[in-house]
Amino acid sequence: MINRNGATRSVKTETHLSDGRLRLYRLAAVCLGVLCVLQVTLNISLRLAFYNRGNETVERDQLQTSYNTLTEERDQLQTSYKTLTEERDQLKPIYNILTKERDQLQTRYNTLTKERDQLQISYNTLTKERDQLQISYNTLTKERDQLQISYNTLTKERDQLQMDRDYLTSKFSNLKQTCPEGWQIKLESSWYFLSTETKSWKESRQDCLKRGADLVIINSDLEQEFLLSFNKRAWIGLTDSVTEGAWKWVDGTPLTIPSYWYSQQPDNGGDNPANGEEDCVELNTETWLPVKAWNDQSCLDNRYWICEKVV
Ligand SMILES: [Ca+2]
Ligand SMILES: [Ca+2]
Ligand SMILES: [Ca+2]
Repeated sequence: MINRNGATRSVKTETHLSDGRLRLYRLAAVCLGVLCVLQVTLNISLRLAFYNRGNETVERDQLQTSYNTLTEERDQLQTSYKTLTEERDQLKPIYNILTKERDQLQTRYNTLTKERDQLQISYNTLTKERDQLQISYNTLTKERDQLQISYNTLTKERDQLQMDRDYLTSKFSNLKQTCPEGWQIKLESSWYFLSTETKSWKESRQDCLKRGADLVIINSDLEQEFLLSFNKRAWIGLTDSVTEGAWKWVDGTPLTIPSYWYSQQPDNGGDNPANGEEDCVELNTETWLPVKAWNDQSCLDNRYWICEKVV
């Protein structure tokens, strides 16, 4: 029993020692674990610290580099600014000169614009005047051409008249020496005598017969106009005394064309008995205009007379 107790006591003591060691071991293990945790934490912290510190260094270096770059750019910009300022100062006078020149050119441009407008107006006016002158020129050209035609016609007529005049002058000069006093020469180789007194138609014809002639027979416009130039109321050799209305010349030929009766003649005295029978013809140039100047008149009235002698 006692051994047992002693043994028991010994066992109890050994158990008590084992528990202390276990606790010590546990404490050591705990401490070791804590130390490990602390080591890990420290490592992580250091790692983070170093990592952050490395990043800051990189950022600082980058910032330093950027700063340096910006500084260089600023210096370059400063230099450029100075250069540009100098160039601006140099360009300023040139700009002022160019501005003045621009203003002068603007003024000159305005002046030239006004002159151009005035010239345009002048040009338009001149164009109108030119057109009017062209129209006048065309009109004058037509008139000139017509005048040229008229001139040519008149020249031909003048030449023909000169030939006629030369012919008649030649013929007149040949006959002039035998021309009785009071006679005048005219066309168709006839002599004409205009009386200076008045007589009846029958007495007038007798005077012409005494002169170796007869009362005038009018054969043409030219002869009619020539006789009218005497400007006398004078008998001519035309009568209807044989048969009323049958007009005959003194050589017996009937009246044909041409005839030069005045308006409403012959009227054989009309309805006025005081006029009597009108059977003889006069040229009446005192009251009526040529060339229609024939009037039948009473043969007993006194008139000048015209004799014609055909050579
Ligand atoms: Ca005649
Ligand atoms: Ca009659
Ligand atoms: Ca009459």
